[in-house]
Amino acid sequence: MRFAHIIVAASLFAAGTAIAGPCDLEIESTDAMKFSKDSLSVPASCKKVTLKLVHTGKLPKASMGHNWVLAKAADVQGVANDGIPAGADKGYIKPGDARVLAATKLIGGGESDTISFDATKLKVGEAYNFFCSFPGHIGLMKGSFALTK
Ligand SMILES: [Cu+2]
Repeated sequence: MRFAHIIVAASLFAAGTAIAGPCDLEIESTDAMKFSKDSLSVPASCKKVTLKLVHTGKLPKASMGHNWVLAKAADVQGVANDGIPAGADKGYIKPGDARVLAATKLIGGGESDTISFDATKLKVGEAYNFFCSFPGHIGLMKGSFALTK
């Protein structure tokens, strides 16, 4: 299992993905409502994780906005449901939602956002998901996130 993770990481790197270090992540999102990766992981030794979300499309935030939201897999649907009534101004995240472990702002085509978050509260073996909380996007824009030993 651990070996498989290493192979995945190595192949992503070989594909030219801009990974500055093991605790620095980058993921793209598109006008086709897709993330460029289905899974992300960082070593458990990371105290702080930096994530850059890039929107490589051209469509505006109002029609094809994307964000990157991290939560426990079990919490994701609830976070998504509660985010919709929060509206675009709040980035489709309920203010103060403690289930949200990290989130970028909502961005449109040509934009990017980089966040850093505390990884010391994340646990090895816990199933996390990242997703886009723009209404209707979670179906296509969701992936797994894990801490690896
Ligand atoms: Cu989206």
